[in-house]
Amino acid sequence: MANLKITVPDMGDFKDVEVIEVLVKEGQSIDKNESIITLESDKSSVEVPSTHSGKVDKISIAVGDKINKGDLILTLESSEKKEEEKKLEPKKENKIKKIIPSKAALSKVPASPVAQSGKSSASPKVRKFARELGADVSKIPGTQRSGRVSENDVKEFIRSQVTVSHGEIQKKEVTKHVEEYSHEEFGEITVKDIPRVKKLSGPHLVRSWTEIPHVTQHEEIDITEMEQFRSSLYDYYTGEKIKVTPLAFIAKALVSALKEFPNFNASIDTGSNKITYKKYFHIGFAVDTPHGLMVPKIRNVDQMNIQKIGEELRNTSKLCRELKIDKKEFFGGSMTISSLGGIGGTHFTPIINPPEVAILGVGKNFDRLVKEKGKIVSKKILPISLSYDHRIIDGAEGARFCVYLGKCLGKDFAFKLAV
Ligand code: CAO
Repeated sequence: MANLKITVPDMGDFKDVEVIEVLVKEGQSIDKNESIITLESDKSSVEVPSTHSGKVDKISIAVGDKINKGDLILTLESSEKKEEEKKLEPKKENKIKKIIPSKAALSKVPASPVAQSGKSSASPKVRKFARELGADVSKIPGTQRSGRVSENDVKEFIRSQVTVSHGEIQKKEVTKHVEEYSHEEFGEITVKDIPRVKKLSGPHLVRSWTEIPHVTQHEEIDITEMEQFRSSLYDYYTGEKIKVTPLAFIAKALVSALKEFPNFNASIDTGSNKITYKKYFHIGFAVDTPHGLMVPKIRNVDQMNIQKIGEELRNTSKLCRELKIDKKEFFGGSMTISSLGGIGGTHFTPIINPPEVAILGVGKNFDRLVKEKGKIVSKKILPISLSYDHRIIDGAEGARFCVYLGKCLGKDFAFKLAV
């Protein structure tokens, strides 16, 4: 038996990476390639595997430590050393590199809070819990930071697989659509891989659509005065026109509505039957990128004026399109806006982005002739579609929310929102 030192492998340029989890205990027997710690940089989290099998003798690091290449993680009582020394030592670096994602892989951006690789990350406690219930943790979409799987995710996953009726457990039927004829029998086709961002966001969308009872309320808002005001904005000092889209006004109005209706700025935990009310106003917005849909947040929108929100919208969507956005910006939102106003269309059914409980869909505004004080006048109408989680928000509250938003974007309020 020899005492082997297991150290932090080469992780490219990454320095002072934080240990967020120690996955093994002293005295525990581990296999080669078994994960021993989880590290988290500002871009991603990654599990570090053991390069040898053996019994953990002494752990030299703790959660919260900032570590670098070569730092000692633990010592291992192992019988492998001699063999390693003889045959494998010169190739050791390569072996480690193979199992640690490259810097490029670490900095890739997920579309939504789902696991970044096939292998979900979860604490040993959660892994054990999943094992006891017969669930494979790598198949469970995680809702925590970096796609980590929580105990509640395991419960939700089990619920999505089985139904309990009169005390009897039944597996839920998942009907896989199998084509009777293959596509190429009807003409020329091309087959491509589903893009990475779509692969990541897909399970998250399915889960939201199948597990959250969505109700979508449609409304038409008269934004005539708001639009006149928006097009008249100019910089006081330079005299230049300020370019800001309706979305900045809508974000500001949404914050006002969230203050009035705190149920919309909340998250529910069905496991513990608790509701979390958020006191911050971080608005998510859907960004259409060549890589797929991304939903970053703009933080503290309540503390910004219209011009600043406009700037943030431009900068953040540029970062998304260039894949330079920090992964953290996809988490911790109050509510999301999905605006298709720059493209076209009226009402649609936006899908809630959990753990949020509501999402506001925005269509393209259009002109409508209406009779006002006996005269026919033209009005600018904005179509909106509000989807909300019916478990926490009642229909009446949904309707009131839309009416309130209408007032916020109406003639008496647009100016107040701008400052
Ligand atoms: N009605 C009419 N015109 C609108 C409008 C509306 N509701 N919203 C925006 N416009 C106008 C803007 O004023 C701008 O006009 P100009 O070119 O004359 O200035 C033009 O449409 C383009 O706006 P934009 O889309 O570039 O900017 P935005 O602030 O409205 O939106 C962003 C930014 C990032 C949300 C948008 O670019 C985007 O990606 N939208 C798609 C979101 C999406 O995919 N949603 C679906 C999610 S579910 O799959």
